Amino acid sequence: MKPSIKNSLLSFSLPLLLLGACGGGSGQNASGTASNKAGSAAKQTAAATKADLQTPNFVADSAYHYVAQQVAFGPRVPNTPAHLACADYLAAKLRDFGAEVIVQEAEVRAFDNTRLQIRNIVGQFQPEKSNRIMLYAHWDSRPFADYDPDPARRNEAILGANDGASGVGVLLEIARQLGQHPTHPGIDIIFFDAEDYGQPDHLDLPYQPDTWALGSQYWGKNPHKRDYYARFGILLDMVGAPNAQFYREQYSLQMAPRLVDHIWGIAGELGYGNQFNYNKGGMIVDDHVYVYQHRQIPSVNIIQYEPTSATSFGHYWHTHKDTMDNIDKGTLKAVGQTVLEVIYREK
Ligand code: AHN
Ligand code: ZN
Repeated sequence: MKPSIKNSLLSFSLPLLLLGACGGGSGQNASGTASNKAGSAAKQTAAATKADLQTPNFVADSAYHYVAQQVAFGPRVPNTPAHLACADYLAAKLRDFGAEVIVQEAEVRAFDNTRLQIRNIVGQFQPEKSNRIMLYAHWDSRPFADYDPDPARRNEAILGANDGASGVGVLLEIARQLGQHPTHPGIDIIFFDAEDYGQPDHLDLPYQPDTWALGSQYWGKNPHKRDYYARFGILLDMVGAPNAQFYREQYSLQMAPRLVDHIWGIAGELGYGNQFNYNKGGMIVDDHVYVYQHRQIPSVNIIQYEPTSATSFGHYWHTHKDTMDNIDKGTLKAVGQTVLEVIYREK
């Protein structure tokens, strides 16, 4: 009935619940009251002298354009020319916006043993700073349409306007802002590859763990910089559909409960309480799980959840309906402005 959730529960066995008690370090603004009280007076003064920054305006038209540009390449499936062309486009955009870019190339094995040539694309803003936050999304699109109503088209790759391109489009607009208005922490924008090459649901294959999020699994074991660490991460996945709702995803609640509440609180303050639903969502195996598993970076997944739909995502999910018709500027704006507000408040 809800295959993705079922798979998630089966495929994840880390003792995240134990770590929930530690709270998972989130931002100072999100979690810093205790450490401020305990910290030295000098430290408090230093923190207090850091000026509040004005949060820039997230331009939804611009994000929408970046989504459309990705979709125009066609499906971005590893080992295809469109995939390579889109990788070059994304790296060039990040460089244009002033990031120092590292493109990580690797070969990984898919569920069916296909060798995939993948690229994780990292845009570093203020790379000299050790105080860092990472924002990430997957940039590949799914090679299958498991839930397409037409069985004959289920082995065709999807366009992934929402599932893939939307998160990247929002992050490109954030990158554009970061190039013009620096934040206090350094920011890394990471586009992970091969998130959506997981074992298909329409073929009755025996269960295998860890077939999703191949790019972030590789990066987690081989980060772009030795011993890379960020105080926290935010993952954007399917952040552009009309009327999308973002529930509090349960792995995020386990690894970074205060950060979840901080983000949902800011969304409410900004007037996006209708999109950021405070109810608990699914337990979704996605890039954030591996970022935490391998690098211990507590992360929050902002992901569309629709408990009444058959898959618990949207009706378009993993179908050929995931086109630009499935992208809404209001949804991009709600997510983009919320994430901007979070990072510009960080000290
Ligand atoms: C699973 O279906 C196991 N996870 C959902 C992650 C995903 C797929 N996000 C986008 N497409
Ligand atoms: Zn997907």
